[in-house]
Amino acid sequence: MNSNDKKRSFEQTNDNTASNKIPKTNPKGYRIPKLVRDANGMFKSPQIPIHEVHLARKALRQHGISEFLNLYLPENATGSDLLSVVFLLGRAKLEVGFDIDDSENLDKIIKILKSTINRVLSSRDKLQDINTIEDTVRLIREAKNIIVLTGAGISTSLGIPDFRSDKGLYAQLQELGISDPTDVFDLEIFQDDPQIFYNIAHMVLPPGDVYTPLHSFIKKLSEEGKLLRNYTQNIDLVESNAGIPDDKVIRCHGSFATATCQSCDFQVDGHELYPAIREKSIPLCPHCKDEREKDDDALFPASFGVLKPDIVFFHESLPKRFDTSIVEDVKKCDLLIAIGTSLQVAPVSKIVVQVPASVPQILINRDPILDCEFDVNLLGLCDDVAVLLSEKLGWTLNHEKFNSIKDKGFTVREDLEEPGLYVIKPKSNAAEEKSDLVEQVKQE
Ligand code: CNA
Repeated sequence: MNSNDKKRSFEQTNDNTASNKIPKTNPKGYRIPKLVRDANGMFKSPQIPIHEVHLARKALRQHGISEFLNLYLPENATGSDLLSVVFLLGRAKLEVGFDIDDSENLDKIIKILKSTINRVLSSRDKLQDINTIEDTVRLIREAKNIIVLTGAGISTSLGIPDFRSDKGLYAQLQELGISDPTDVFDLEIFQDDPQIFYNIAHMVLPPGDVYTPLHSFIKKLSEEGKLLRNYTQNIDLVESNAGIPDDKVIRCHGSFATATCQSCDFQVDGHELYPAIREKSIPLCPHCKDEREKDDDALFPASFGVLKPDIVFFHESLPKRFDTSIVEDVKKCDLLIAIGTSLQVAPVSKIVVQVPASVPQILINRDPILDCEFDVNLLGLCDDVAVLLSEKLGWTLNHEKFNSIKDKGFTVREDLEEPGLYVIKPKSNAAEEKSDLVEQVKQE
C-alpha cells in the first residue's frame, strides 16, 4: 500500500474498534498513552515527554506529511488515533468535546490534524549550536535588540492568576460553572450581557505599586541598552511600576489604564472603574447614564452606556501600535526571550515565527511549551530564572527580593534526552523534595 492509499484509508474509515488492538508506536517504539477524558467529558492531552513531541515534530519535517502519517498511524486509524497524533505533535492545550470515535466526527478531527501539521511545518527549527545556560548568558551579553515577549506568568508571583495554569483563572471559572471561560472576554458576549465580565473582572484588576524581580530584569535589559521592545500580553500595567520606559512596551492586549463607553466612545481613566469593578457592578458612562436609566422598556442594547476597560477582547483588533512596531522590530531583533506565556493567543503567539528563524530564541516558563521550538528552555519560576541569569551576567537587580532569591542558590537539572532543556529550582525546594523522597522510600 503506498502512502497515499494509507492516507485515503484513514480518511474513509468508519471502523472504530480495530485501532484499540493496534499498538500505537512510532519508529522509536514509543507508545502513545491513552487519551484522557476529564469530568466535563473533554478529551485532553495525556502527559507526553517533551523529547517524544520534538521527535515527532522533527519526523514530520524530515519525512513530509504522507510518510510521517505512514510511520505514526496504524492502518485503519480511527479518530482516537488521529487525535493522539495531534497531541503528540505538541497541541497540549487542545480540548475536544465531541465523540472522537464517532465516524460522523472524523472530518472534524482530520481538520484539526491538518491545521496541527501546518502549524508544525510553519514553525522554526531549533538552532543546533545553541543549547546551554552559558549560551543564553553570552547571547544576552552580545545582544543589542532583544524582543522580550511576556505573558500572565510574569505577574503570578504578585497574586494575579494567569489563564491556563491548573489553578489559573480559566480553571477557577470552570469551578464556578462557566463551561467556556473565554466567553468572559468575548466582545459579542460582553455586548449581550456585560455583567458576565463584571462578575469576574475584580480577579484580574491591576495590583498596587508593585512589581517582580522578573520585571526588574526587563528594566535592566533596557538600562543596558539591550531591550528593543517588550511585547506584553498583560493588562496589569506592572511594567510601568517597574520603570520600564513606555516607548519600550507594547501592550498587545491593551490595559486597564483607560476605559471607553460602548455607546458614545467617551474615554475615562481606568482607575475610575475600580470601585465598581470591586463591587462586581457595571460602571456607566457619565454622559449616557441618564438616558440608559430612562429606558424603561429596555429598548437599548444591554451594553448601552456601559464603560469597558480598554483591554482587547476576543473579536477585537489589537492596538495599532502593535501592527506598526512589529513589522520593523522583527527585522532588527537579534534575540527573542519569551517569558511566562503559554503562547496560545494569536497574533502574539505568531511573533516567534515572524522573527527570522536564525535569530536565537529562549524560553523562561514554569511549564514547557510543546508546540514551539526554542533553542534553550529554562523551566522554573521566572523570578528565580531572572535572578540566576542576572547573577551570571554580573548584574544586580533593583528589587527587594533579589538578594534573598540569590542567597538560596539554585539547583539546575539538565534534561539529558532533550538538548537545551533545564529545570531550575531554588535550592531549599530541592532539599525539601529530596527529603520527601527519602520519606517515601522509608514508608515503602
Ligand atoms: P496563560 O495562557 O495563562 O499562560 C501563562 C504561562 O505562564 C503558563 O505557561 C505557565 O506555565 C506560566 N507561568 C505561570 N506562573 C509562572 C511563573 N511564576 N514563572 C514562570 N512561568 C509561569 O497566559 P498568556 O499570557 O500566555 O495568555 C495570554 C492572555 C492572558 C492575555 O490575553 C492576557 O491579557 C491574559 N492575562 C493577563 C494577566 C495579567 O495582566 N497579569 C492575568 C491573566 C491573564
